[in-house]
Amino acid sequence: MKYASIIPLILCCALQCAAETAPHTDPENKGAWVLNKALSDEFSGTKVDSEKWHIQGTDDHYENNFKGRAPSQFVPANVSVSDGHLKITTKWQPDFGFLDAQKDGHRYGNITTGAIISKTNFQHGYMETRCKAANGPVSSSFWTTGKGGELDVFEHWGKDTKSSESTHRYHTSFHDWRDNKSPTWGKRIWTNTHRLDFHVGEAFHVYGFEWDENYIKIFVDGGLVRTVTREEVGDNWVIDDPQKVWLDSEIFPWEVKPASLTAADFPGEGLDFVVDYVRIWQRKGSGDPKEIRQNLIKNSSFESGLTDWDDKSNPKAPTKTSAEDNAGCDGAKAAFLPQGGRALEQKIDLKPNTTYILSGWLSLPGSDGKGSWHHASFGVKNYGGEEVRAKSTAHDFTRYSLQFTTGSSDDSATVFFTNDQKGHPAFGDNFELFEVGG
Ligand SMILES: [Ca+2]
Ligand SMILES: [Ca+2]
Repeated sequence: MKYASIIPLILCCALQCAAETAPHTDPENKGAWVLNKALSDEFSGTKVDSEKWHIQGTDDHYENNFKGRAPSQFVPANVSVSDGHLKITTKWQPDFGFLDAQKDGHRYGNITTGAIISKTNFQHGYMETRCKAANGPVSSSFWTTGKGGELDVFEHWGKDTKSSESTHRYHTSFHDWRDNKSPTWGKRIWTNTHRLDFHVGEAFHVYGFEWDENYIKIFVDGGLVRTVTREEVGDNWVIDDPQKVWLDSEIFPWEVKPASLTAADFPGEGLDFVVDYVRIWQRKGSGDPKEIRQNLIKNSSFESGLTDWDDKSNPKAPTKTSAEDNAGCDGAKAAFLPQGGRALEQKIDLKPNTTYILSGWLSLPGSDGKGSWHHASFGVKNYGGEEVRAKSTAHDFTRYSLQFTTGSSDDSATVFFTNDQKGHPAFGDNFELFEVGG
């Protein structure tokens, strides 16, 4: 072999090794992270590493007795490694010999998919994957399970069905598996909902999750989406025990009616959830949840009344938009929009061609917390892209966030909070706008 052909190989290895020595969110490795090699995988071979992963259904063994979310069934042949990627393929295969069984009221049939679960577990650390969700009506998920609790880092959904927001949602949650007599057994008991400014099935992105004993941090493409302390989560904090790592695809009946699916939804050789790598890092001791970032919104918690906000309400309306005492989830005051058609706005100076995350807390005291019949939203417009919103139907104060990228010649944006329903009040509090990586 000539030197000329060796040099690119060495360079390639050096770049690859550098990428593996530090998390995407901490390129200088200030956190003194150490890669857990037993749980990390670049998927660079020609098959799934059976030392690291169990493929669900291998030798008829299903970890946690989970055979797939019916109608889709986990099948080992649907999991492969090639071109440096793990592929979990969901196929329309009506002739497959499905299990003669039901799950949650649906029979297995027509759709095969796959799952892998790590053979070892870990306790506390930083998890990262670079991946592209399956671009169709199926989930692409990165999650963990351990004694008492489940963490869903994300459950991406690759096709708009009931909600046009589904393909842009970065949904992180805890499920309670502590006590099978508890009313919250198996249910989501803590959730973070973030709206991405891209379709999860169209390109690769890097998703990160830091699991500290005292806090969690959620990341996308190196940017911090949210830090949440154990204290804030309270009794709903369920991830204390060692966790195993899962990657899988499922049919979510709350996103799509299983009976409505046809061969046309799974064209060609099927839909691939493509994973470039999974890396798990650990370190000694606990980290610091503190953030030193500047919130770009003025009077963001309404403790100075409506100062710095433009009231867009009809001046002749009998009830007034206000900052109410003893109403806030952060400090004493919250913005109060007594009925639909009211809005507050703030114009903010920003940098062009830069990504920002906007978050806020909304409460709709007239809502049952379930229906969509009463909603309020906050969002951003006039930044060089389409107006985007985070919409809430939550009774109690609930946090939402969204991200957006300013246009190449746009140096400001308008943040708004609006009540979209006649006759019902809405509260908003603690709006924050951060530059990603700033
Ligand atoms: Ca790879
Ligand atoms: Ca407040």
